[in-house]
Amino acid sequence: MVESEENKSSTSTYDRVAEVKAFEESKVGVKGLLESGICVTKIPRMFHYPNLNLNMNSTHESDPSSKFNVPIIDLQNIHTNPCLHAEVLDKIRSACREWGCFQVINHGIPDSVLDEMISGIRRFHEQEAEERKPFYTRDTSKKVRYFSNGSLFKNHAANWRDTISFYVSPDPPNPEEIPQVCRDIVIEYSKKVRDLGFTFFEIFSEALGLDPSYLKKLASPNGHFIACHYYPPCPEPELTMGASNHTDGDFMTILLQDRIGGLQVLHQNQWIDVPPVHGSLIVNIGDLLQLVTNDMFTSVYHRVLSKNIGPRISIASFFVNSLSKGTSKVVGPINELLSEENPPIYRDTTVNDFLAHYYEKSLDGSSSLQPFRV
Ligand SMILES: O=C(O)CCC(=O)C(=O)O
Repeated sequence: MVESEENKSSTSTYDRVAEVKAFEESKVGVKGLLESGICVTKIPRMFHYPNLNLNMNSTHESDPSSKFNVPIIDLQNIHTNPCLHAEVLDKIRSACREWGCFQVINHGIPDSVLDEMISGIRRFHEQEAEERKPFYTRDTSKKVRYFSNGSLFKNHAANWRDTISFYVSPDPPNPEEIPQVCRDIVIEYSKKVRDLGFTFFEIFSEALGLDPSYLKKLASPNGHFIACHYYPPCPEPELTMGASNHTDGDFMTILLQDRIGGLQVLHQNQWIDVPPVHGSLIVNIGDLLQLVTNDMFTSVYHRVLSKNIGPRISIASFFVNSLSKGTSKVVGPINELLSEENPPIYRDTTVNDFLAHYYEKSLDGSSSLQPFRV
């Protein structure tokens, strides 16, 4: 296609590096852009995804006529009713293999805790800019970090979202390091979601025919990290994304989303909406679980569309903490799952090396597991 003269001149004068630098130096993220009043109707160029419009039908929208629904798993009574237990294991096994994700209800974390976690994170992002700024950093040795776009300097287009994250295990921050507006609920939620994560590691182990403690022992020394996202309403949602297409690099992610929607997962080459269900959580299989299960469970590609309504708030609890000392642990396909018919697809690596590759590659939609295939 021949580029118009107007486009050519705006391309040649556009200084992306300067725009990104000024954005970063503001230390108040996307929310700060809206507060400053400079993007009431238009978003800055650094957020523009090239070709997003061109592929609107095939990659941006979910197909409303799709016959697929993300599986919903109900954990009610599974510990007291053996038939139900076996039935739920079957459902989880097939969801983890065919979808790489499911929604879970009756998981034991009260709605009041989920709702207050969302409110607490909203309070953090909606307090005065001067209150947020001291937390803004890219120093990954900090256990509490406020930032916008983890790969801001690498990605070609920035996502329309801000994040505050907490390294909560194995070595949590001192309570005073957590912003006061969300301190109590972050501490409470992180304990509850960690316990739920351990329950899932037990259920997954059983579903794979392993000793129930197997995956917990493998994964839990690697810690737990929580990223709390704030997706402000976007004046030009058709030009950008809330989160670009990616898989998670951890063993498992437990995700809490509010009622706005926008999360999609890739299933059989179609983008499927993950509809908000109050009180539910979403469980995503991460790349490391795909690797150790030798593809018996598969990680799921997912993304978040930006919207002109909001804000949308989500809380992603990652079962791996890239700061943890435990990450020098060697991982590879679990011996008990291998056989002559099912030889190892991946080579052994350390969690550290895998994560180094994952973060180096950034969220570009390509497979993080490819270089680890034998
Ligand atoms: O906000 C969401 O729903 C998804 C977040 C996510 O994909 C992530 O943190 O990796």
